[in-house]
Amino acid sequence: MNFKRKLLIAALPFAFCLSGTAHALSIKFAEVHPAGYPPVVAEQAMGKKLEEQSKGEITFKMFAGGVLGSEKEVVEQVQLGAIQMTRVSLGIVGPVVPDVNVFNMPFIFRDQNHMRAVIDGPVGQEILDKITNSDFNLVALAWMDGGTRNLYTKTPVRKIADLKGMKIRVQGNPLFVDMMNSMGGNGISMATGEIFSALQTGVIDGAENNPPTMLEHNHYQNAKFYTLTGHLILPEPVVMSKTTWEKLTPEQQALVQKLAREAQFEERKLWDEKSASAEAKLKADGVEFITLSDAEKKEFVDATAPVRAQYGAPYAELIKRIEAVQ
Ligand code: BDP
Repeated sequence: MNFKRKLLIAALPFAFCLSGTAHALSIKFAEVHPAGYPPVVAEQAMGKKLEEQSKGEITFKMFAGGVLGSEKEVVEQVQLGAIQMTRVSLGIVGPVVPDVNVFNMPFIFRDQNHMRAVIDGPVGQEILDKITNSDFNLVALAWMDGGTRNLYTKTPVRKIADLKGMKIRVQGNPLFVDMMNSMGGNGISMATGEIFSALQTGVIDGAENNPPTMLEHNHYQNAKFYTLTGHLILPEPVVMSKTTWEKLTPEQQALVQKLAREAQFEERKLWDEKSASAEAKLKADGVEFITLSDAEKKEFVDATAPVRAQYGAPYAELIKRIEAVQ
């Protein structure tokens, strides 16, 4: 065999492989929640459909349980294109894309159904577009439901005065620190993964979240009182790195967009089931659910009015449109 021919044969498998993978793309999806958690399940189903419907051009791998870092770290990695996709609480996006903070304001939504009606409609799309059109190299595709956030503490909060001076963990967004301080607590921001030990060692007196997170991240083990303030109802965008998005063909982009939107509605069903079962489990494990009267709840709403006034000032029109959604 002459030298040229040898070379050709050696190069063949490589050339073959190259043409076969011309549009191939692997997606690493980062999740702070553990396997089995509603968005994780919906995102995995999305990934499976993506692999099938892209005929293997796109591969998908879920990294659940925070193994790729905290949400803030992951967002940075997605901005760089080192991680291709994630779902992140809107709370974490606020400091990066301030326009989204309208949804992060306490008591902006009347209840979870109101939030769902808003995210399913034009305002929801506008907020996704704000993320996409910002300079932060992200494409926002769909919303996951993150339920309603309430307070959980080591000693009971039966009325707003009980919260006075308590150190309460909030997500890393100044809006939430201001919110907690306006309620009389002492807002301390830290990553999700640090909450468990901070509660255990007494670095904090409590935190605030929905029942599935309180259960699945084991926070209930060191905080047995759950006060139904309903102060935040945060939807959670699914985002892709713009660097990755731009590598996709228009057909692949349309497919990713369509499947992400499907996941939005699939997750919602899983969310409702999980919320109900988490509540039951928390109660069975000795967590006391504290219901507030309308007057007691109004105290939380009134206390946080300055936060809405401050952060909502540039968005008066948008807030009116949110309020008008039935
Ligand atoms: C959960 C969100 C998750 C946040 C977490 C938190 O689903 O994305 O990381 O709250 O407060 O409800 O850190």
